[in-house]
Amino acid sequence: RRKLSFLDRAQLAQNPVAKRLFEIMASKQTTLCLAADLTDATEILNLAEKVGPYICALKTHIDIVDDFSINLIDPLKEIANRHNFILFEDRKFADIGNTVQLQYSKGLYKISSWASLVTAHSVFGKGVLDAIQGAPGSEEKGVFLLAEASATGSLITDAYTKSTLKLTAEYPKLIAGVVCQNPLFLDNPALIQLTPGVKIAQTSDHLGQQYNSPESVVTEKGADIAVVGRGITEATDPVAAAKRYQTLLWDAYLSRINP
Ligand code: UP6
Repeated sequence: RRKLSFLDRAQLAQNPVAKRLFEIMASKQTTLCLAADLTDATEILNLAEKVGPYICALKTHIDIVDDFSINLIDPLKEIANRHNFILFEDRKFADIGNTVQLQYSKGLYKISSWASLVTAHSVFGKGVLDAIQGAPGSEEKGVFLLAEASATGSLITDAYTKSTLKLTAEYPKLIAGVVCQNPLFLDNPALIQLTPGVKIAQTSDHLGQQYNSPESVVTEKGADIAVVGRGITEATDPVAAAKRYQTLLWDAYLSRINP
């Protein structure tokens, strides 16, 4: 996985969204996923419009939006289509399958109707993945399973991480990749490693988040896609910051595949 180009890996991907993501990454030359953790709907749209050219995916926590209404979704989809990036809801599903299926497709957010990608915990086992797979709605969907966390004192053990990777292997068509902090599956180029906790010149926040630099997550930690939130949203110039992360990450990817 370390040495193969994203275009080569697009041919190997078994999940359709992972394939599309690899193609977007290659054509836009970006491995940056923006964590648009803003609580105002208009601010999310404005940010998506401005940084759209520099990202491959926009990750939301849709339940933090104070003024959420389903009317946010169409403009967000339109921006995503126009700038060619993927909508990704970081719901971190963790419950029995029936509940997950309802959370995925019903309620205020109707996640399955707009998010091509979602995250899930593996702690409840297969039911979560069966539920997402079996839910009506979007034809193209992909799941990122959480195998490690960026938080200090996370209770995830090595055994849990290993079992999560095993579960991944049982759903090759559904799983787009894995959320983790280390190069856990270098033997599987079909899957995408998504790594959050990325920031230039800061190593933590005051609530347990741990950061690595864009260069080190790609060259040392094995990240394919890096998730950046406050490094962009709290920058004085978010567009300049997004461009900077895009360049640093892309250069690190190039030096990884072609040292
Ligand atoms: N995230 C992590 N760590 C994980 C999994 N997910 O930080 O292990 C998510 C957070 C947030 C984003 O929920 O949306 O990635 C990181 O934001 P930040 O760059 O502002 O810290």
